[in-house]
Amino acid sequence: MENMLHLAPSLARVPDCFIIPPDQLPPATTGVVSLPVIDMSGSHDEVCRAILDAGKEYGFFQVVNHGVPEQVMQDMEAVCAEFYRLPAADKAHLYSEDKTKPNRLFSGTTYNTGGDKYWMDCLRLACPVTVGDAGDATSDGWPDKPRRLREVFERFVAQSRGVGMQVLRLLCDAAGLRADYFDGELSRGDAILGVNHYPPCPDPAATLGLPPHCDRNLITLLVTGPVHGLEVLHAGEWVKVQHVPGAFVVNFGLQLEVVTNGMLKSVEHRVMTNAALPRTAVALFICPTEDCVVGPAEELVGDGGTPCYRALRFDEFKRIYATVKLGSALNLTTNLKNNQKADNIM
Ligand SMILES: O=C(O)CCC(=O)C(=O)O
Repeated sequence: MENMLHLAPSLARVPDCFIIPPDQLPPATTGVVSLPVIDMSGSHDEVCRAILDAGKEYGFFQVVNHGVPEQVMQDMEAVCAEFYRLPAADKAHLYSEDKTKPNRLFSGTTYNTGGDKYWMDCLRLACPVTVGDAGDATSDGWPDKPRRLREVFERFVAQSRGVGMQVLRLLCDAAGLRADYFDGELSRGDAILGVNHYPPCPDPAATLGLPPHCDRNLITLLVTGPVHGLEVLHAGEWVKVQHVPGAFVVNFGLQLEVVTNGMLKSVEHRVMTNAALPRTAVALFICPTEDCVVGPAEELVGDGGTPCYRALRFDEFKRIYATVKLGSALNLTTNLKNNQKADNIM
């Protein structure tokens, strides 16, 4: 628990274990590149086209008018802030370094980083797809404080998952897959809720909140808050994601890249820290079931076409791609297609 950054006294300098060599920390572009902002209340055809275009071009986009009430977003923001303000004694039982635990509080990332440290604390909770049902046992192990956390989190998860599923159905229409292609085991694993907290950092140019990584799940919805941090790799440059009030940032996970046989890419992103302000971001990772075998959709490989990716069980995929280390193959030069060639599978 003593390594939780948000509970430690503020530091005058960044400890050596957090320092990243400058060549691994290129600054974001100063050019103005904005992620597409898609108005979900537009016509079906317009929204389908916009999602497919944004997905192909950036792998990241923002959605507004998505139907999740402002109150649900505001309650989520407030409860996350309340959680991180709780005294250490109220959170100590949640702290764990055990990456196999579905519900836990920890510092750093869930990836294996070979000992590199990152400037982030995280509350990570497994959310069964039936979350919100009375008597649901799987959300045992969630924090019991603040008192309204469970109710607020469950409502947020159910509603944002709905937005993610809607985006997937629109993508299906746009890409020529049957509309319910993702409705079954491809999206029915426990969703993962990550409440990431990045305390102010004495030297944001020396470290990162999260290293460059691609999400390993199907699709992710993010609420990033007003403090800058998230950057996305586009055309070889790091692009700052502008805050759009009330929006979800949507990005494709590696499973979506596999299913679409590479038509859509899972794109690297990283999180910068901030000297003056703490930053909290909420991520909802929609996931396949652990035993779901994910491979390219036949419809997208086409008659006589070549599948560019092997089919793998989701748990096996996560085991193989558990490491995110600066300078390693799966980040900085993401090329899942090549990594997935039979010879490269360990
Ligand atoms: O904090 C953010 O804005 C992004 C979080 C993220 O990329 C992650 O949790 O994987």
